[in-house]
Amino acid sequence: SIKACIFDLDGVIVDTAVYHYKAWKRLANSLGFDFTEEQNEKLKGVSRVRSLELILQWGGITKTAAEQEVLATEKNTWYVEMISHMKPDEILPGAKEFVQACRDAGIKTALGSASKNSMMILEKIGMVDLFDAIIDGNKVSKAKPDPEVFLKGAEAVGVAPADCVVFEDAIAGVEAAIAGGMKAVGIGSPEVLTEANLVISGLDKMSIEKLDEL
Ligand code: B16
Ligand code: MG
Repeated sequence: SIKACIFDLDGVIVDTAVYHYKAWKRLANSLGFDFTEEQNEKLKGVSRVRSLELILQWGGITKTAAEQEVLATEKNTWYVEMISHMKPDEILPGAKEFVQACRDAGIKTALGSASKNSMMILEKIGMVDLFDAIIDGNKVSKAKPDPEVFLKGAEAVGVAPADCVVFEDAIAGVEAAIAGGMKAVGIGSPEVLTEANLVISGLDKMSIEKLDEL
């Protein structure tokens, strides 16, 4: 039976993709090209450095490693300014309730996010204390679909991977969960998240009972 639930942040607990989009678009425009919402979709769950590489590629621009670091920092400064205004009402429907329900049922909870800004977001929305472990972009060296972030989460709460379920909105995140020997619940559409054991539209559709059916 399931002993731990591991949650991705962006796309599962909150929708920070809109802020990432605005900041990346501003950066692309400053470099003289545009950045679309379709392109932004492809950056979900993708690390900051990799996202920049892809954006520069789409814009047909080459930058040195040092220049890329400056650009990534610039984007992050704009992004952090936006998320510094986040409020608890930006928590996605049912997310806080389901994480709390897990705790009430004696199931461990962990965060497994690529974002180096995870802690700030959790503080702004008032959910820091709902997680037994928080594994974010500062604690991992290998990006999803590598299972590192989720394996560290499982280890931190002392639960075997086979007894963990991961909640993810990105294809790479679902792949990471499966690669780590865990169950995966996709948040989004079944046509996209084909490898997930179950796909739901949001955590408002999840329940402790459904965990037993995975
Ligand atoms: P940061 P997740 C991911 O969060 C986002 O989906 C992705 O768009 C972002 O580039 C990445 O975090 C890194 O974020 O720049 O804040 O470190 O879905 O893994 O919670
Ligand atoms: Mg995500």
